[in-house]
Amino acid sequence: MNRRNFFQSAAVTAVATASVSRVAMAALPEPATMTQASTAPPLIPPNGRPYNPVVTLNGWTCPWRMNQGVKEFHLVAEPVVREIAPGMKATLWGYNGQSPGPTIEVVEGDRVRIYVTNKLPEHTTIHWHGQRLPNGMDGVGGLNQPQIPVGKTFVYEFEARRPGTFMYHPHADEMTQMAMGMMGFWVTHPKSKHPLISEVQRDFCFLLNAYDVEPGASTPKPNTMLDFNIWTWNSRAFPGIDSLNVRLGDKVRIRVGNLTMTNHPIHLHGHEFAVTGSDGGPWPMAVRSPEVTTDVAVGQMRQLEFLADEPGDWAFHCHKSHHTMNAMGHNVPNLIGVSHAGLDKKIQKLAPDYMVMGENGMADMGAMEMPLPDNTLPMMTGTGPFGPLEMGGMFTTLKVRKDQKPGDYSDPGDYAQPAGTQAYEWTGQLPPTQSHMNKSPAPPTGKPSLELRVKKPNATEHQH
Ligand SMILES: [Cu+2]
Repeated sequence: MNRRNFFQSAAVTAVATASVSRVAMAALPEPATMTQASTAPPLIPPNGRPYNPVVTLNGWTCPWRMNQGVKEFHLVAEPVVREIAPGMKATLWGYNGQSPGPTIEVVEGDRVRIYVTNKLPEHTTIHWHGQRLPNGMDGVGGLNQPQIPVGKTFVYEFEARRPGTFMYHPHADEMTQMAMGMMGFWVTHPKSKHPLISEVQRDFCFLLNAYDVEPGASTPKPNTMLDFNIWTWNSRAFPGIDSLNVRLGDKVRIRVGNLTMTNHPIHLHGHEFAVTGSDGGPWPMAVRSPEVTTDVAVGQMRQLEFLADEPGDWAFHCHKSHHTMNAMGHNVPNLIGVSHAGLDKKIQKLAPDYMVMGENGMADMGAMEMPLPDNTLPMMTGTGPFGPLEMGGMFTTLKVRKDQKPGDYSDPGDYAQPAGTQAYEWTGQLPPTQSHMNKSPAPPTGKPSLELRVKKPNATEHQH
């Protein structure tokens, strides 16, 4: 018995037991599986209504089977190993070999049938976030349906009634299953020209997610409520997040959904974008305004659109600075300005790997090679053409190039800045420092003034 036959007979047995749809008694589509965490090229629709496909950042689109006019997908909920970034793999739960699961792309008006096979160690369901559908297809375990038992396959079927940006995730033991990485993107393309949905040359999508993985471990702690330490886009952390590579002059759409437990102000450098829609649908023109940062709250989705008309490598990141870092020990004391002279030598007698951090800020962290536990990412990492980037987590770049071919999503490498367009060092004379402090009134007598010690690089200590 080959793998295909084996899977079909096993799955058919499960469906016969769960019996949701008569049509489901026919053999199931073979589930597609992805083994890599790289960005797959867009899936050009081989049948059905045509559309301009999306590109899932460090992800892929689920292939479907057309069965008598119905688009059939097969999702398998299962434990997976996901590379968060080179040097760190996490044991997560996901769909079809990865976390997040594959993106589902359909067209407004499509009849969609999704087989969901549960290979997790506990029951699950799938909720189709944002969709108009019959109540019994909404996927809330206990409310809309019994949970899908271990080893069984259930069938969801509905019409994709409105075009837009959606996601899917379990609604069964939700805290654990989402903390373990179970989620996926869903895009319903408009069936014809839509007055509020513009045609774009590049259409990217990803989900914001977060994990709490103890340094050196690989399985997230599902009971963590707020104190996550790995901030990811599609379960990838910088420098593991692929760049968004576009051609100069492209209209670009980026679709973002937030399944973490906090909000993320998503910020793009070098361009202004408009928020053109959410999981509620396309936004009226009257509420759109130019922005460079937009907050994506928990459970929300946003579509950002802009004209990529500035060549370069532009940072694109969450603006919460602790979300552009990887795992660090918590409770690191603030040592900025504290002299450590001789201290590290003394502590190294007790703990040989001890290094002093933070005396002059944390930038040293980007370049230092401190011994890390296995399977742990440095807190600040990544290297650009001009040195360490000192980033992690929810950070990547938008690469705008005039010679990027239409339909080419490959990384064009570092931007070659035209001569004379980079910030440069001032090597002339510096003006003498004017002190305004001298003119301030003397402190009231009897109370000593607060005395602070200020340390400047390349200077002796001053007392003020
Ligand atoms: Cu954030």
